[in-house]
Amino acid sequence: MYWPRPGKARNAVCGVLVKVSSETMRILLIAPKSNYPSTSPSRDHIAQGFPCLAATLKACGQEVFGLNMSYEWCRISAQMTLCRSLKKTIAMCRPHIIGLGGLSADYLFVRDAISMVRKIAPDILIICGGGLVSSDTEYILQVLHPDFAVIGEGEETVVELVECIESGGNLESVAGIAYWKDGEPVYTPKRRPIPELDKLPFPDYSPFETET
Ligand code: B12
Repeated sequence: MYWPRPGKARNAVCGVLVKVSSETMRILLIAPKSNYPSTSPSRDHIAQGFPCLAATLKACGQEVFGLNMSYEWCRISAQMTLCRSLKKTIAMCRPHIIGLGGLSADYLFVRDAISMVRKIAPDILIICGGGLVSSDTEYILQVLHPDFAVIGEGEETVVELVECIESGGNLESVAGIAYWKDGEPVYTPKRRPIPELDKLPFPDYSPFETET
């Protein structure tokens, strides 16, 4: 374990939320490497959802870090590079929450990242989102067991979810998520699409070591 967790937010898994701390939440967003487990860099740009989430979380006062291993060569294997990057980044950022996800094509990356995070820092809460989760929520919950799933557009949902975790609020009031209660998944009502996208902050690429 890399950092002393304040409070007992992990209890969220059992449906009992306890306030984490009075400080700002530190959130690490892990963008998928789209050609994982290839050892070569990915030529694609990172998934756009991550800079969008980084911007909205920052606008609401949360501290956001990013991990993006898309542009580097993996020396021996992509799995080893991912594990090393996770250990280093978690030790440096000491996140309360990790957000990861991607498309269904990113399944292997997301599966390995969740499994590694659980071993490196089992108390960090994991929020999973993106097309992978939105199209196959039940499967992802059962197989990868993230603490929370964000279904559909994430900007409003992730901000409300993080604030709910921070304050020890009622998860049922956060539309568009799934979480665990007494070992069973609970689905909150569907969230309506964001009506005015122009009101969202401009995507923030800076946590992902890319400027465009
Ligand atoms: C642009 C685009 C691409 C681009 C960029 C892909 C990418 N990685 O983002 C390119 C051309 C590379 C591409 C390729 C492919 N695509 Co494409 N693409 C799209 C398109 C048209 C828009 C996606 C987009 O940028 N939306 C805007 C961003 C901001 O939204 P977003 O990424 O969905 O993120 C939001 C939420 O999902 C959520 N979210 C996302 N990540 C996370 C993480 C966390 C922690 C949380 C909380 C929330 C969250 O919050 C975000 C903000 O609201 C969609 C169709 C659509 N209208 O959505 C298809 C779509 C995403 N593609 C799809 C597919 C199938 C593919 C390919 C597999 C096609 C192929 N056979 O090669 C490849 C996969 C490549 C890869 N590994 O990434 C499917 C995905 C279905 C699925 N179940 O995953 C879609 C939905 C089209 C469809 N209906 O079939 N695609």
